[in-house]
Amino acid sequence: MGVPLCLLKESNQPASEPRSREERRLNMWSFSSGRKKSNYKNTTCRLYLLLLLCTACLGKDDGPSVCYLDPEGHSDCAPEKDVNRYRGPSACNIDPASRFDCAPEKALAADECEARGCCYVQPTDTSDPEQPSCFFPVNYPSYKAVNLTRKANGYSTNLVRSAKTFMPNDLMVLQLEVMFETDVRLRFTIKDPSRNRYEVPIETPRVSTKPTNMQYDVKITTEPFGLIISRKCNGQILLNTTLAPLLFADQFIQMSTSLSSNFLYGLGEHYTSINLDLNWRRLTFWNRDLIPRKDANLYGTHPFYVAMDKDGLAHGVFLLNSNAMDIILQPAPALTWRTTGGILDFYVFLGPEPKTVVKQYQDVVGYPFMPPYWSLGFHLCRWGYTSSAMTREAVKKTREAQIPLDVQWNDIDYMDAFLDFTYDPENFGDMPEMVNELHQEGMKYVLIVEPAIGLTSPRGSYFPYEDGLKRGVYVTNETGQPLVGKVWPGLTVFVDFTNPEAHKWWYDMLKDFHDKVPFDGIWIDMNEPANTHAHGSVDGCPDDNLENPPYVPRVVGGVLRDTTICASSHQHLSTHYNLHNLYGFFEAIASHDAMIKIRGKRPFVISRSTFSSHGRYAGHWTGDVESTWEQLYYSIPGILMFNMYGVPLVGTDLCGFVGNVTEELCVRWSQVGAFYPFMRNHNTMDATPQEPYVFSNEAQEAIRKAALKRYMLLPYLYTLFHKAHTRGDTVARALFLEFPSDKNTWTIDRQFLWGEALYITPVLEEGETEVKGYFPAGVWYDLGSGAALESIGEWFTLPSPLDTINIHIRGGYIIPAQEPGMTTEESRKNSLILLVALTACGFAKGDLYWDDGDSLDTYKKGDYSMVVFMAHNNVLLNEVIKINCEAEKLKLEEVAVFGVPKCPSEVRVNGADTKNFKYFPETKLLKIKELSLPIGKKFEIKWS
Ligand code: MIG
Repeated sequence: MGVPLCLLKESNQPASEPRSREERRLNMWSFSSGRKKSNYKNTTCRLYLLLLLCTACLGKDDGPSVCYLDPEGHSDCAPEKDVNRYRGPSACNIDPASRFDCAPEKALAADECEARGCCYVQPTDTSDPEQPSCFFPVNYPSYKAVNLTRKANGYSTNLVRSAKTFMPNDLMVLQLEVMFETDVRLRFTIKDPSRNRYEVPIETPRVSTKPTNMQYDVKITTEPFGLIISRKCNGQILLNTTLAPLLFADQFIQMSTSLSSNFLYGLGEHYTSINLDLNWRRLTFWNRDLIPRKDANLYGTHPFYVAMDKDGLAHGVFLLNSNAMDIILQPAPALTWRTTGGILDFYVFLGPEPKTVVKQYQDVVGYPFMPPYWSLGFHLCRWGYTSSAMTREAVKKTREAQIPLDVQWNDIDYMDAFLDFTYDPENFGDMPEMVNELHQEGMKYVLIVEPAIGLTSPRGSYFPYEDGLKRGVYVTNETGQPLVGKVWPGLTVFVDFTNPEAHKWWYDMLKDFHDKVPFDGIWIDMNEPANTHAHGSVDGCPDDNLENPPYVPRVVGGVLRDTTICASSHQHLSTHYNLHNLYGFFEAIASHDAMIKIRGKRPFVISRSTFSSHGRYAGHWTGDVESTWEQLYYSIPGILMFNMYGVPLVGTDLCGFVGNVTEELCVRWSQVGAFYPFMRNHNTMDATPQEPYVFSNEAQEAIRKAALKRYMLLPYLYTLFHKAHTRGDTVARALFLEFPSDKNTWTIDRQFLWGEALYITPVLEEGETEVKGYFPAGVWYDLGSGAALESIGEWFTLPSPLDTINIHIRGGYIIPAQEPGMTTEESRKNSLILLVALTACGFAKGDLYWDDGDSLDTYKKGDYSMVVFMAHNNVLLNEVIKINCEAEKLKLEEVAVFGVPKCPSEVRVNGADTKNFKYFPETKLLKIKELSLPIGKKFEIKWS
């Protein structure tokens, strides 16, 4: 299983049955775009494979078509080996790692298992409950592919099953559609040809052009049906569904594939290291309000993975399906998708670099929105600022402590009786004045809103509820009445954001409230949606097949309605059963659109619940994390993976939410948090205060230092967000995305990058004043001292006292920075600094994207500046790609060149000699000051 098909002849496997070409045609169809028909012998294949790995797959040469089959079925490939195993005498003789569970919905005894046509063998290692004792035999009946039809950009075929499975309501006839969307993206769907089933209502690209140089080959095995997708340039199999039968019943759809290596990333939202554990793990997708923990379904759903191939290339797979789902990972290595509705709608991304895969995914789900500049500053929040006086106090003390602060928040405390669009007249009576004052100080204000609307106010006293009722904007139950649950205000109804009228209503309510309290952004919480009523609604839930499907994914609580609303409830677009995982996503869209309309500026929306494509509209925080060292570590893979999902504006509550934080942990967390793309300190109701100013002077100094470092680096961070917005780059970046050919990086998730150039090595353990970090080959400069660290790809131990987080600049890059201010409004007026980190041969490059930081569509409208910087042969110069008036205010004052081998005898700026430079021989750092160079005019700085 999983042996590259075209290499079979020379593999050590027993020779396959000789077959005629006709026979092969019956059993397998293969498609290839191969412009060159290849007669390479298989040995040659393998040699070529090795030679071409670094060139062909990276697009420098499209390489030979290793195994060419034309659509008519003529082939030079070895026959499909996997077909043989269906004929074998011992259908149950399967390696334990490659057994696929035949009792997904409940445990079966041996006789029950055999009664459904499956094999029963007790695993020898019983320590892992995911290891199946009842598994599919190789000849378990599956679908057969019939009636292949060629289409302009792909193929379609029917899949028919003659024997029913153990799941109710099998679909006996299906339609497979294979679509060659681009050279590097293949899509295939499996649906019911006779009846429309639910499909995820997100916008995906409509493709009409024909790809010309497809990087993939597709094979279809006909009986049993299977799909094999391989990388054309090296034959590497990326997806192979022939390992286990396809099951497709009304509420149970299952497909399995082999994996190209043990290195798999994504499939959030879960509490996990960055590379997923393939040792019999189950990942559940059913959005839920829960303190993050292992093996639990959490707030969001992103059924997309990136997989490293064995040779350091990467591919990705996205299953666009929003139903309650389990994904099972097993050590074969293999993966099984098991979903409870909808259709199979798969995208396969060919990379070949992992960061290209991430971009290709975002080509489908959309690039992230461009956040306002101010939102990249420090945010302060807590549950328990129970009055405007307390809120003002927090701002005042933070400012007095000289900690930069851009955005003050309020939690549900501000509300009157916990009702949306109200404020407590007593404790927050001067809320509008408070917000106006923040604005005068150059700050912004964000407040929480809930998707659950209180209904118990006396008639005529709470307009939002009554207006929503009139306009029919709530989720309804089986009787057609608004479903009633319980959240903060007591009994509530739930807004159905899939209803266009609710979209309008949401805007109207926010607009009315904004007329009173001019908030700048909104925080959307509890939108899984969370419901504290124990039974899905005050009336319980009906006893039907949506509430009790034949297969329930391993959701916390055991039933779908646990801590949420009834799966059977009705929404405008479909049942909640289908739409549950999209609840927060649709709220994010409505909130995004409302904020644009209300403020006419860039929207700022942070949501707890998310779904694929969320990043187009909003950011995310990772929920109710505990104030523990373990949670601090897991925040890093969490944030890196959200960046891979196209949600770069993401952060974890600094210092943790649940529980009391210690001073040391809060310092370390603030240091890491200064490098979350979204930086907010937030605390729960009953925990001891954790604002920076409550700690000792030493701790405050350490937090201040980290925060100022962030503010200094904001021009770089902002440029990264621009690149995320315009081309699907990640902002906080996992090391393996940048160094895929260095296998050591494939598991690094205690260190991370900002873009390509900045490397963060935090302390994540209590009592440590040193930190071990891995540095890929190259030169890295300590941002603090300027000292060079030359690595051949190795681990270093770095000093890291409490006031220090290690930050390195990667040799070869130029980072735009700025003198930090106490708000972004202030720092944006300060002079620019360039951090120039030379490679061993004296080269570096970088760029700056700059605009007014808050207007809509500046890039689209061309109202921005783009300046590129280059250093080579002792010269630093800029190239102005585009300039607008915003950048005219910006002057370059200082340059720090890291890695200058010896003290220059002269420095010239635009030809004129300057004495304003200093050389530090111990670190080989050259600082040039008082430059006063407008960033939009060409300059040249030369040292010799
Ligand atoms: O049931 O609004 O995750 O950040 O402080 C708790 C109160 C509701 C959960 C959020 C948290 C917020 C809290 N909310």
